[in-house]
Amino acid sequence: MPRTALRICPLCEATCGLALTIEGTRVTRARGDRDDVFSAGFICPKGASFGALDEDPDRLTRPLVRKDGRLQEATWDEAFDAVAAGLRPLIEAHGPNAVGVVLGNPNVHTMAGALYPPVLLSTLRTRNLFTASTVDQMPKHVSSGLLFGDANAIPVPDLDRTDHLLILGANPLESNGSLCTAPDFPGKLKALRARGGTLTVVDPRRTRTAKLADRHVAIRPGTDALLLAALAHVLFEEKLVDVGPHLAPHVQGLGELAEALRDFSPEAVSGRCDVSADTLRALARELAAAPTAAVYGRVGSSTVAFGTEASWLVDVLNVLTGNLDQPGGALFPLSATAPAPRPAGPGKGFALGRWRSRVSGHPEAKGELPLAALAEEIDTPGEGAIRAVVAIAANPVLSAPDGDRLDKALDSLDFMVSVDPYLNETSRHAHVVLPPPPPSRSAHFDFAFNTFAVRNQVRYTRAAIPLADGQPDECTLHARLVLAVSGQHGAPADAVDDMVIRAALTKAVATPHSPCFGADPEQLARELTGDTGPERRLDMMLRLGPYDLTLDDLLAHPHGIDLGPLEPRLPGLLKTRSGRIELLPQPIADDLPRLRRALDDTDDGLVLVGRRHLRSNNSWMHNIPALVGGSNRCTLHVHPDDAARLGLHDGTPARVRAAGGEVVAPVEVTDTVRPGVVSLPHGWGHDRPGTRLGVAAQDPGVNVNQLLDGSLLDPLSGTAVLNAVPVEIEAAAPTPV
Ligand SMILES: Nc1nc2c(c(=O)[nH]1)N[C@H]1C(S)=C(S)[C@@H](COP(=O)(O)OP(=O)(O)OC[C@H]3O[C@@H](n4cnc5c(=O)[nH]c(N)nc54)[C@H](O)[C@@H]3O)O[C@H]1N2
Ligand SMILES: Nc1nc2c(c(=O)[nH]1)N[C@H]1C(S)=C(S)[C@@H](COP(=O)(O)OP(=O)(O)OC[C@H]3O[C@@H](n4cnc5c(=O)[nH]c(N)nc54)[C@H](O)[C@@H]3O)O[C@H]1N2
Ligand code: SF4
Ligand SMILES: [Mo]
Repeated sequence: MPRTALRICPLCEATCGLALTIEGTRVTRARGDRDDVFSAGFICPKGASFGALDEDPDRLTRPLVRKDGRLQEATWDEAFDAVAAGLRPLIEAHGPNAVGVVLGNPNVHTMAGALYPPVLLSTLRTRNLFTASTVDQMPKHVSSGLLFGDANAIPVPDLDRTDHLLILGANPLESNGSLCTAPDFPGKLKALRARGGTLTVVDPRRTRTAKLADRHVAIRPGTDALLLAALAHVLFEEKLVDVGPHLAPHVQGLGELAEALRDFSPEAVSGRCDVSADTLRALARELAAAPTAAVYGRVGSSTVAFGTEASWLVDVLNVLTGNLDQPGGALFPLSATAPAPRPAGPGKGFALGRWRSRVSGHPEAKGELPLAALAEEIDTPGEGAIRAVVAIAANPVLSAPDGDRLDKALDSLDFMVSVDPYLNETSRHAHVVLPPPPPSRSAHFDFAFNTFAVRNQVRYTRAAIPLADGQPDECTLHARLVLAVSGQHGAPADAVDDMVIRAALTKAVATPHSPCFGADPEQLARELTGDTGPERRLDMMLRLGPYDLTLDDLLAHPHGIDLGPLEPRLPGLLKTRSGRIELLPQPIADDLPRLRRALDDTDDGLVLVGRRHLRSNNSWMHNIPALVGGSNRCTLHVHPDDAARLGLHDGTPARVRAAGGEVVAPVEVTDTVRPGVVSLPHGWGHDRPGTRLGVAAQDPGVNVNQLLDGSLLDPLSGTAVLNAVPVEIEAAAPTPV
């Protein structure tokens, strides 16, 4: 008899509740869970393909260990033995920095990825941490760190209540939203317009999101910081700044900011942005006039040379218009597992560059070094070189700049372990591959995305299908990895959770604003419920959190618990040294001359931007037949004017050249890109040998990141420049068949 099980979808940031139909040990259907308190039945084609993704025959079901140069199936004990034997001697001989840790995007989509990498890192104590953040949202962490004193305090647009939304460099109709967790983002944008609100989209491409907007501004790529600076300039110049009584006592630096933005008039930036000064003034006036408004910038305004400035200016505008921390504006969510809010007052502030990368001297940000520098940290010999890599849910060979160099670098390592369900472009270099079970067999809680959700809510789903014999869940797998690298190989996995619980409770009982201040930590530990270590940790975090919830409450509400709309959180949330919002932080002020120089830039050669497709997700969903094909292809979008000028035709191959190399991709002539801009999606290039991706290999596409040499970074955040990349293009001879 088929049965139904609930499962929060882990495939993008929208976190929709799914109702899975299960027959035996197979997911035969996935629908939206209509009773889900947050997603109310919404689902997209990826969620609907949950079953196909879950039972992809190319998923690894057993660990692989390299023997005689070849990856071969092994037992779990053999695999963890090999990890301990591979890593421990290297750490003992060369110190902790000999191990590089690489964390990829799916870590924010699994419980294991939230709960164990912090333990792994505190055990290893390596400074060589690289994550997908530095090819993504690190600029936002840095700007939040500097403005609010907390790199993880990221305001999200109040989609359900705002009157005016200005989106830059995001395409939620394909991505379903990012750093703004909102199931049915498209529906929420339509509702915004239906209630008389205004949507403006700034994007060099006329995306599906742009088509929905009242106004589409086809900006020249890479110039969002200039556009935003001009909007702020107009607010000051036209006396439209109104931070409001709720923000006024908590903001410092208004005068200095006005002065710093003096040079960025609409007339001064107009040429560079290729947006008329009239339009820029109109955008600023509309923003100021709207009863409530939110400015929201994502990938296209983040992975650019001025990513931190743009991210900073997004929130500067939210402050200047009085929309920060206000209903209908941009607010800070309060998740159920966040620590109970502290009382207002000065904090420790946010420091950048506490150490630097060995080869190029890149400053750390949030404890991380640029993913773009991983290859050179491995392949540049000398004291402190990385000799081993622990890669968890990461495919940097396709996601990071210069995959060919990284490919060679990974191949030269003394040891590498990948925690990954696929043998792909990156994991094929590992000495040990540890595959987690498919998502139907994992419990799910959104530790990360609840902190970016447009409504406070909490949901937990247990595994829908029991694990296959002998297969550890991903949490156990991570815990065993921690034990293997820390020399406690063989201890029970629960020991890791017990250690974390003991440390967290000991700290909580000594924290005056904690709900358990002064209690006995041993007693508290005994009270925790849950069938597994991670469940007990979740229970603990809920109990220490702001809503007086327990795991039992979550289990009693399988469709989730609604915790209400977002509410103002200032000033308690601020952790700057001043205890206020520091509008013009020194590192940004120091970097503004670089932005000023960009005003004089006259280069208007062809530039490359990325794009996402609804049926894709970064590099790892091209192996599911239902998700590939049709319009989801790795083609080069070229504007008809550019195509005519360059002699390119629809369907014929074009050679794209840039600093890091060249790729040949089929041309798709389309006026959805503005003239002077071409677009290729990322995550393709599945033609490397030694992988096991049968479907993806049939239509491999090309790796757009091969065009990058890894030298172009946003200097404040170490984030790779993935958009607005200068390229040269010519017709290529069709490849002979
Ligand atoms: N040119 C260009 N490059 C980009 C981007 C762009 O816009 N343009 N976007 C960037 C962004 S935003 C990001 S986040 C990065 C992503 O960069 P990565 O995180 O390196 O890439 P993903 O494709 O998300 O790959 C994740 C890996 O996790 C594995 N995986 C999937 N599910 C699980 C699981 O449940 N557990 C474990 N352990 N592993 C799993 C997959 O098999 C895959 O190997 O790419 C970046 N690269
Ligand atoms: N279907 C699908 N969903 C996904 C993913 C996926 O790969 N596929 N990936 C997930 C991940 S890891 C992330 S981080 C999110 C990202 O979510 P989004 O930020 O919404 O990502 P994109 O769809 O890449 O949208 C970026 C937009 O920026 C535009 N752009 C490029 N350069 C510039 C510029 O200089 N200025 C401006 N203003 N715009 C520019 C591009 O044309 C593109 O439309 O999506 C997540 N969801
Ligand atoms: S929108 Fe995202 S979370 Fe929702 S079903 Fe689609 S992939 Fe899953
Ligand atoms: Mo991302």
